[in-house]
Amino acid sequence: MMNIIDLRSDTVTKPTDAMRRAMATAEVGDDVYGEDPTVNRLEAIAAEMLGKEAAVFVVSGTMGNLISLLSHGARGDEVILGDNAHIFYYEQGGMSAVGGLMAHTVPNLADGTLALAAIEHAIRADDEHFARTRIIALENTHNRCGGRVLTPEYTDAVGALAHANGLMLHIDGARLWNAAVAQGVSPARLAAAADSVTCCLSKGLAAPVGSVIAGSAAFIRQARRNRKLLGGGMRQAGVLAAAGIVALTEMLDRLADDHANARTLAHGLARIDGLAADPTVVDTNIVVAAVTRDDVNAVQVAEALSTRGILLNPLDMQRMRIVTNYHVTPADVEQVLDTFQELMRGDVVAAGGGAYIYG
Ligand code: TLP
Repeated sequence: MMNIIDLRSDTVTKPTDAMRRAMATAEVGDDVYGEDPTVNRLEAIAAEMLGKEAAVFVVSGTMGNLISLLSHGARGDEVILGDNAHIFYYEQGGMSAVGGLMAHTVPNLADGTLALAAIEHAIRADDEHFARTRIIALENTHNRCGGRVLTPEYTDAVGALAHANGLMLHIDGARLWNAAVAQGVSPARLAAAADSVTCCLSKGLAAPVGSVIAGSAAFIRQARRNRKLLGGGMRQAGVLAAAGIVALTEMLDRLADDHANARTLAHGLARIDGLAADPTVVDTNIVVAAVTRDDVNAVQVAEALSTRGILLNPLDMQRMRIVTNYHVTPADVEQVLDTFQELMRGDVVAAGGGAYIYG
């Protein structure tokens, strides 16, 4: 059987043996009553790691972001966020559809930041014509910007701007763990300026399900209400939280391996004729590579690779997103580079399988 190397995302990671053992033996209770000891432990660990008073376990990153925004803002309020933010791009406009919140986008710079002046400019004056600005949302690491990290200093500056204007700062920290490991700083430091942060357990950390939201005790009480509103109140969720505890306590440091593999990939891809990649912008586990040949596009390359057992997502007709993860070894990286090399040397015959365009 062909060895499949799945670089579509880090969401494809499967639980480790330690997770499965922890899940099988987890003590559980009814978490809507606050009686699941394993969920309570996961939430305490997450709150501590993120330097916040409290945390709540939710089904997904999407739900964590939605609950956070609903908990900070009211219908008609505005959220300032990047035009490439996951919340804006990939969450079905949930904050508007469900919460009546309005997106006020400002351009994401290539490094995932928003210019402070652009944020400041987007903050509405107190005038009856305008919606009320209520929230600023950042993303760390930044998915569509290629896994770039936001520094603690930048995040602090945005937090200061938010708070000086009476606004809340939310961080979509789906991959905050990667940002912390890459910069050698604690997740708490990266979240210090935030009023809320959502972090995923089921991406690089390989838990099967779940994310956590962290913030003040009062905020998390409101978040728990909104989780229930959205149907996300789980009962004996300790079986899932058990895997999350393993994720947080055993799986963080190894993210450095994913980052090293991503850098090796980027260096190798940069050397292949017909491809462009910039290793200097690979901060974490995401590589964006472009097809530079005129006779073939990224979708065709992705399709041709899939018939050779390599899966990745085109971002558009030129660019591909390549995500290293727990199951991708250094040997796989070599195999991916060899396969790319061989493919780009000749005619690329696409399988016609209709690769999914992710962007
Ligand atoms: N990102 C996914 C999806 O877009 C499919 C991926 O493969 O990268 N914030 C960020 C920055 C994310 O990258 C994601 C997922 C989410 C939030 C949402 O998390 P989930 O998938 O748990 O709802």
